[in-house]
Amino acid sequence: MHAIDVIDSHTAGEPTRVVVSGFPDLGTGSLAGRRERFRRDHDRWRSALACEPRGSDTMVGAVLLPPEDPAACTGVIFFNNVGYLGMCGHGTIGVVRTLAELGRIAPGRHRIETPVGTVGVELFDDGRVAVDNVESWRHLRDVDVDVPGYGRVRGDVAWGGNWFFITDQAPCALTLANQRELAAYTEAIRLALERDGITGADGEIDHIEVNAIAPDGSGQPRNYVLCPGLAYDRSPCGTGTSAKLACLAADGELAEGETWVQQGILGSAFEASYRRGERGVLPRVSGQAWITGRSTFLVDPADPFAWGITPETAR
Ligand code: PYC
Repeated sequence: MHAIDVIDSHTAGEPTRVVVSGFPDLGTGSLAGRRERFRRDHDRWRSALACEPRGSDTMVGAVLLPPEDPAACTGVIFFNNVGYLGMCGHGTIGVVRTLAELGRIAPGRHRIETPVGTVGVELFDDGRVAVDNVESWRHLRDVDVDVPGYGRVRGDVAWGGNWFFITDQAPCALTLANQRELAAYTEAIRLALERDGITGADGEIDHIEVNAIAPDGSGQPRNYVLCPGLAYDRSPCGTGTSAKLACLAADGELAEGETWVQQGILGSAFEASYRRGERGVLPRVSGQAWITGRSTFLVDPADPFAWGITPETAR
């Protein structure tokens, strides 16, 4: 039996599972290199933690690793039920909250290494966390894609630590009750982008973000974000909010330092702002995470689904 200790939290509704112990040694080197080693040699640990029966399509896992830069408080690799993420905004907020729970950090500023760069974080006394995300920028503006069943959809392609297609064309109100319709729409967009070979600068667009004004009378912007593996982000998506800031800045619709309150599909919100970067913007995204549990998972080699339910383990 393998035993894996984790701490679960949610950030604005989106879960993060931080692995505390019981994980294989991923060696040394860059976080990007260690993520490749994780993918190549230890992928079943990802499915054991993020897939059913222990996880779900919305679970984001986070493995804490020694950083290369001693000034960083930790390194982290994020993963989900289908693969690996570059950065994860809600997940970083969950990691910071978890490190505080473990007594490994105190309120103040810290640095965290990820496979796509080092991010700054600030833990406040009231438990709120700000993430100074990697530089975010718009790659393509006003891309038209013909989406079967929906017609022409126009959007921007932007980087916020993951690749996003961002559109203001919503097929219905952005409410949880319309989740299935929004999932079908965003998945149809993703497939159409794939069909047409439209990608980010260095990788596939695996997040689709629909924006509209929240139907709750607040006048705030709300998004629906489709993540890899067909899950939707319960939070406003930290990397998606960063990509959106990059587009707003490029269009001159949000000034440097101005606050942008971004709701997600549950109506929970992140606050965001940016400073100008060399290529795009340096986003700061703030939110709060809540600890939901501490668990020891057991992996019994005799269990046919010990390493998670996946196309490989199902008959
Ligand atoms: O908050 O960046 C984010 C995120 C990415 C996927 C799920 N959440």
